[in-house]
Amino acid sequence: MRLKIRYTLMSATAVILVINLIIHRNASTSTFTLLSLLSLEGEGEKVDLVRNRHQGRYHNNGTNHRATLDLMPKHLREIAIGGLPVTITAEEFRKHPKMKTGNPLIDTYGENDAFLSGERGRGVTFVDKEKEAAMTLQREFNINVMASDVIPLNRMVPDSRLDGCEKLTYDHDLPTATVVLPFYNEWPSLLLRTVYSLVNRTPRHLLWEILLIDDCSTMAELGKPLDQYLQDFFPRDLVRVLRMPKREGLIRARMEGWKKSNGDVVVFFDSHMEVNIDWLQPLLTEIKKDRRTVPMSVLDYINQDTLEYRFNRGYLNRYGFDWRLVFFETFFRDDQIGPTPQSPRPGAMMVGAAFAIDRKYFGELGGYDTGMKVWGGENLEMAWRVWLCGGRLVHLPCSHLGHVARAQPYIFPEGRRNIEMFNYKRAILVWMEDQHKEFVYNYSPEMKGLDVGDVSDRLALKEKLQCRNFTWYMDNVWPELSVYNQDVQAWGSLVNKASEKCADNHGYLFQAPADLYTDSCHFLYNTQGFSLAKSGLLRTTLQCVVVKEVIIGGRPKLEDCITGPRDQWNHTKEGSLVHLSSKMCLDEDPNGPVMRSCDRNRTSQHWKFTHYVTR
Ligand SMILES: [Mn+2]
Repeated sequence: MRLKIRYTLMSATAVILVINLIIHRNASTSTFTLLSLLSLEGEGEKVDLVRNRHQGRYHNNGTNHRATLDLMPKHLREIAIGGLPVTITAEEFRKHPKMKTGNPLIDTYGENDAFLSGERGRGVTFVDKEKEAAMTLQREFNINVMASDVIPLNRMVPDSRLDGCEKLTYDHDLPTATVVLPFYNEWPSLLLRTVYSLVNRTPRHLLWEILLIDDCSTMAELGKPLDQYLQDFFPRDLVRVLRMPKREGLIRARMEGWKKSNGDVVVFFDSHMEVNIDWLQPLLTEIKKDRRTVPMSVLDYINQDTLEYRFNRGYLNRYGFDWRLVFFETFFRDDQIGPTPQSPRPGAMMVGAAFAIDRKYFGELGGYDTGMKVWGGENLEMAWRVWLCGGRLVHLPCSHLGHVARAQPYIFPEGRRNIEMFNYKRAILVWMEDQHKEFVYNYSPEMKGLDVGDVSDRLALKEKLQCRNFTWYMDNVWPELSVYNQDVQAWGSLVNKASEKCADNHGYLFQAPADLYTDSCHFLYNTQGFSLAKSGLLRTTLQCVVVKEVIIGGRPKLEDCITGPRDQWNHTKEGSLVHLSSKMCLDEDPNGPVMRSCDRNRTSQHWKFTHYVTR
């Protein structure tokens, strides 16, 4: 059965996101995803309504809602070589692509009944009493774990890749990969579905091993029962668990996995993912061409409420950040699209997981900064370091990974915000020049005095690797983000003389045209930071002020500076801002900024920046 609720749900999400952008424009820890807005179009509703979750052939855990690791359905367990454990080794598994393992979830992959709950990437939703039980668990785990328990561990997912990817062929001879997958109290069936998807959808000869790094989970199922399950149902040494002796956080857990890995390449994973078709080969192909390339996959969204595998055909996410160090999704510029749409595209920023890196190169680059805590900020730091120290970060349109979009079940003992501040500060102390740091401190003044320990070894690394400076990164990799005081005539906040209000972008992060506002001045650059470039562009954090409707009374807009119109402005001695091509002036009325015929006597046409450079 299918439910037709998607459009309502997604509209609600879009509205909430927009409201979030408006109301919580000062929220520093939010991640803004453009896909939530785009999901209004898509592949159509795909949710199975489950009335009795025990009727499915693949239900995982009997009557107990806390999943045990008795995840193999009984009748399949009996088929599995007479109840004996899988005995082939990882080496045999890699050498013989057709060899049976004895585990039906591997040996019969692709042959599941298409109508099993949640098969083919469909979602699952419960009714009646089960719905209540599912919601109770979901409140605890931030995800519908009961849905996860009824969905086949080896389900197929729809091919979400860009059109044309299916025609590409890859060398047989590629570097091998170790998947490093840290987890903390991950729901067992989510963790195992991640593993099954890797085993079933990765060419065997390329998958050297999967290292699960247990960061001191407290769920009993993730202890001995997990070891036993992996030993019984996977080729020997293909999937291993490393246990951290104490809670170290994601960053140090990843480092531990890297140290213990044996593949040519390390791929960092999350514990609630499902890989798509031929996900690994595009990444390895780029590393084979140049070991200093750090390729990233495209993330698809597994819905946390239903576990539906969602994607937008043709949509590719590019990541960026602003001076708050808020991470967001954005578009590629036309000049970043390679010779074919499937070619790698340069990346400015990365997510924590879903990237591959040559194992030795990762070491040469200095791994992660293990002075950072738990997680957060390591993705910024790694992206900067890769670019600044001779590497290259790319997005691969043909490598897709499904990821459950929810907060990590990680606990931040000192509070999430404090951990972020700590990690961000370590990153900016090493990489940013003073002028850039000031923009970060402008939004997070508490970061300025924060003691984050010694970063001298990271600075020594920067020296040793002869890394470029941050200005190079801003000029070449992330020119979308305004360095307010660089190559400008004036910068800071832009105050209207009549109303004494400041021009404001309402924290807008995307490239599509948006409105320009005026608000009470708070002088924080994040929303009230503007500059008049020497080139005449009137810029705010991520956009330029442009005039789209060239009429008296038209409202000026914000639009991407790089590929959008490059309107020029002249700032007169009297304080007018003259839009050069239309000869109109920026004015303000009760509804906000507006374009009018220039009148030097109207004080509402007089604007003043807080800093002037050339006059
Ligand atoms: Mn995650």
